Amino acid sequence: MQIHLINPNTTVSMTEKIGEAATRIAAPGTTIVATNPRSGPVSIESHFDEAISAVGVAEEVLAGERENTDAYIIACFGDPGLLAARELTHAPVIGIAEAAFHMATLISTRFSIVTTLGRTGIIAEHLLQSYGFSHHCRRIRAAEIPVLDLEESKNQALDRIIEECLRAKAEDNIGAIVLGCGGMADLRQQIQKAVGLPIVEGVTAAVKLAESLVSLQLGTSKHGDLDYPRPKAFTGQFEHLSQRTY
Ligand code: 2AL
Repeated sequence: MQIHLINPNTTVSMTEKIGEAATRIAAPGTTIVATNPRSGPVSIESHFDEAISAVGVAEEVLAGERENTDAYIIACFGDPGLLAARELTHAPVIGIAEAAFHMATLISTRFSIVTTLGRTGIIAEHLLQSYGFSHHCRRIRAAEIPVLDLEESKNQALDRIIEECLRAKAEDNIGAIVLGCGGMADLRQQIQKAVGLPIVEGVTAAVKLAESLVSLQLGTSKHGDLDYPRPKAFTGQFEHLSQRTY
């Protein structure tokens, strides 16, 4: 089974780290291919970053379709370009935020999210609403660390995340915590040990969900709105997508 893990930001060290965390949790026989777009933001911390990164995600899926890809994972907590990516393939495509929300509700009735910067909280809030998980989430918290601090000041970042998770445990009346950034993929076990609550992390959750869907031979439905896009003209820098049939 081949899972194409797309880190939507362009920081290669983060892609490698996420790929390693995914490989450690994957079943024997699962190959993780971790990539990131060639162009785009080095980290995704705003609606603008997210909009630009969604194009890169779509391009990575189109590249994956030329390989033997069985499933895709979008490894950014805003799930950028998720529905567009689903239109481009019959393989399952899983966003790490939706994977984490689903798993958290299987082990708890209420969870809080601990993300990076406070300003990205609204992105998680919109996803909770559109996926129908709002009433399961007590609070969206931020460790107030920029995404790239997870690469550059890892120990301080880990301390801040643990601090915020302990506050969530004490104040939020929750059963579990969802980590709100793909760059936290390697920290789950350490945080769970320090906090003493189930810690759900989206990259690892998505790997196990992707493996399940592939085993069950369930892929993205091509019946209705997730069918392949209609061929049409594209102009300018997207001209290469013109009249494309999938
Ligand atoms: C993210 C993420 O998961 N990767 C990234 O670059 N930005 N989102 C976040 N809330 O930190």
